[in-house]
Amino acid sequence: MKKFTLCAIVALALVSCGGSDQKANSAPQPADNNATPRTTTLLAKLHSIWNDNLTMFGHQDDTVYGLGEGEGWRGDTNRSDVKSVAGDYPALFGWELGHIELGRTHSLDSVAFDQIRSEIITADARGGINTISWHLRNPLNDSSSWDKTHGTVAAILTDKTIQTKYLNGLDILCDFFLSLTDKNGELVPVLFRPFHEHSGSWFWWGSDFCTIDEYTALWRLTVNHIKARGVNNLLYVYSPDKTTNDEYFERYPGDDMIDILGLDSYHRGAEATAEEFITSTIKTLAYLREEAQKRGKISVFSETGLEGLAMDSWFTDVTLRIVTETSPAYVLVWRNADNQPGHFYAPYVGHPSAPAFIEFTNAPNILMLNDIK
Ligand code: BMA
Repeated sequence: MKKFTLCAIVALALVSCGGSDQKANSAPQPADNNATPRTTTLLAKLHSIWNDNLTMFGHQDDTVYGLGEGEGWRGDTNRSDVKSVAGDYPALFGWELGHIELGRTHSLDSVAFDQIRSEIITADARGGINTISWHLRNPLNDSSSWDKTHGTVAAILTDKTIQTKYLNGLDILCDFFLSLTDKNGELVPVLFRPFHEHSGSWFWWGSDFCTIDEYTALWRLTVNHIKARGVNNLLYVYSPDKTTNDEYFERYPGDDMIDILGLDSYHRGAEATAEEFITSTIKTLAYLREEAQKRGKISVFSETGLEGLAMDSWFTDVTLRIVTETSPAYVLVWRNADNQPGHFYAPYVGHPSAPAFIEFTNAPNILMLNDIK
């Protein structure tokens, strides 16, 4: 075991490792007042990691497909590109539930929801943490998440037919959350990160396509419906794309809706743009840490990556620098697509960025699965 020792994780507890400053170290309460005991315990665990300035490594779709030694693989039990390279699984597993709202059997990335369910339960049983994104279709016209129709959010809020269609899809998602049971029959707690990157304008819920009030009302409608359905095993993550600090909270649904302050920010352009990326990301994540401290929340680096890892030292010279400076509770890199050449964010065996990645995972402040068990 590397670095993380959790002194006491107890439901509804004030957690303090060291006991010097009980108040500053108090574990926050979930935004959902009826959160299950396991959900409250998960928040306390995240808070303890965050408070100790440690950062879990996370990877999207880690155990369902990848690139092996450069060749796509899919569906091999227990396989993980991260584990193949670094000897351990990530501490945090990201999953994508887009198209579940259509009643389909497979996600938009062609993974069976039954498999995602069992991977979440397995990751939880191994001591890992799960986070869920949702690239849902546009309920107004059935186009993808990337549809740029103005007024979709307004239609969900005011047009009864569209609202019913949206909520029916949300019900299917709720059924999925309620099907995540551990070996004791308790619900597995997960982080839920809907309507992400809304500060940009590439999804139908993006800032050019709805007003501030409409965006926050969509969150309220969604969270209230989820709670009304008796789903109390979620921690809610807010994750704008790159923004200025002044604009970060512009579309924030409220401290009563959100547990975790995230940032999605990708590095584009490799070496030439590295310093600029590092500086701007540190600025935002440092601000999120301060705000999280004030609000009784936690800050995370909810999505990042350099597509295709064209900079061999990216994990040490870019990511490690950012997270060491700002200590988000986790950093998640995006998926290693088996069927889209060049669309990968974690190294595979033999990739020139593998040595730096191993060095990154061995850094004293970076937590892999075995470090958080
Ligand atoms: C995007 C890309 C897409 C994928 C989507 C949802 O960023 O990786 O290929 O469908 O995420 O996982």
